[in-house]
Amino acid sequence: MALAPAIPARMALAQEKVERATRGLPSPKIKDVSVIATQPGGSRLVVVKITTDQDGLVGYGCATFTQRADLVVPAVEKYLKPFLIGKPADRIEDTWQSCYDSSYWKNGPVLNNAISGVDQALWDIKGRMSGMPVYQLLGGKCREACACYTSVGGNEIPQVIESAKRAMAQGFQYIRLQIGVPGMAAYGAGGGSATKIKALHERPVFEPGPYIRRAVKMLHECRKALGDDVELLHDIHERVSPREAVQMAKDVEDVKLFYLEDALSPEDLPYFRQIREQCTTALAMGELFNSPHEWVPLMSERLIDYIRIHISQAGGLTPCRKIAILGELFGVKTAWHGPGDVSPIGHACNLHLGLASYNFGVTEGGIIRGREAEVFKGNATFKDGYLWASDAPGWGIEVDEKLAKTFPFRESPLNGGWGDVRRLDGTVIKQ
Ligand code: GCO
Ligand code: MG
Repeated sequence: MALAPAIPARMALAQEKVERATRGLPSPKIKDVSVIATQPGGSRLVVVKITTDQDGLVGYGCATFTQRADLVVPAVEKYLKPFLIGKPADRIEDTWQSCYDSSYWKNGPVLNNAISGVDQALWDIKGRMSGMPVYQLLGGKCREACACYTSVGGNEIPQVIESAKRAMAQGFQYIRLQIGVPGMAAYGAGGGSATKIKALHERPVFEPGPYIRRAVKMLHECRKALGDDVELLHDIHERVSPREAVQMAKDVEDVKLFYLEDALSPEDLPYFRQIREQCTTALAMGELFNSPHEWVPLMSERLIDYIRIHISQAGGLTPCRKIAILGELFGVKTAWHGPGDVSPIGHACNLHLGLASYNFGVTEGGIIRGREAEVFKGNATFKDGYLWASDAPGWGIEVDEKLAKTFPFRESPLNGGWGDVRRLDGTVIKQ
């Protein structure tokens, strides 16, 4: 039975206003394009707001590129805003194509995020104009709700097993398992440890060998301890060499992972063929993708099982709904990237597209809590391992802009950018 969350009173009122305004009137025009840059929780979030010339008709879109958040703001305000003012707010495809082409050079993360903010805001507006949630505009639900995974990690295997058991008790049927090596920097394994590793430098250390051996052991032990009824995932985060990735995918074949993520970096895509030829481990890839040159060959040659694009990095819902359909035709399922550095609007976009795509695989995160949930109201609800979308029009989310302003980006030495991680001898690695 579908849960049908009631449309909140404030949204019903807004909807009535919009309906009155749009009845019999010509297409709404874009009156203003502004940016909400806020950090109510852990991550710097960038959200674009489009205001139309029709009373109360506005929309929001995710433009979050957290490591370079300050650069997305002028990309929207200085370039897209003057390009868009006065244009119709109801021509999403046309607007996307013209924004995409307006910089001549394209397919980079800053410009794609800026376009995504505009694109998702226009989908929100279209939903609000029609009184429908976005998943309805995409054809309607293929499923009642979307299963989501949670990530657990630690430096020791028993710790990972215990955290996974706790997540299972909360209803998660999909769990990503991460492990670190004491004294080394790890992806997704939580805080460091007191162990000090001797290296030829003072930066965080990562060595692929110890990580790989520990991760392979951890995944086998977790499968044994957690049983066969739970789906297990792991993210290599492109930290090992192509040959090591091929080996690791083979070594975990027996664990029957739901998928192994980012075994390779985008620079090493041709090695996916070698992994495919040597084992059946399911492969997920794509959170770093920005360009069709990356996803089209990989998907059409059936070299991966799950496409994991960060929707705003690819330019928004408009390109990603096409990517979802491309995947359906080539047997690739969706697992849109949904970490903490996707705004609640972006998470709503992941969910609505997941609901309406036949080839949905799994969704990441999307449970909005704490101060983020105070700023962004109307988020999905989590129950028994599933995310249930709000049925309110558009994304179903209202932004408390006044409150958002009280959470400006917090000072940090690199402005939200990442530092470097190095091997024992000082060689920098991809992280
Ligand atoms: C994931 C990702 C993220 C990224 C993060 C970078 O699979 O969830 O790898 O956690 O590291 O989004 O900012
Ligand atoms: Mg990842």
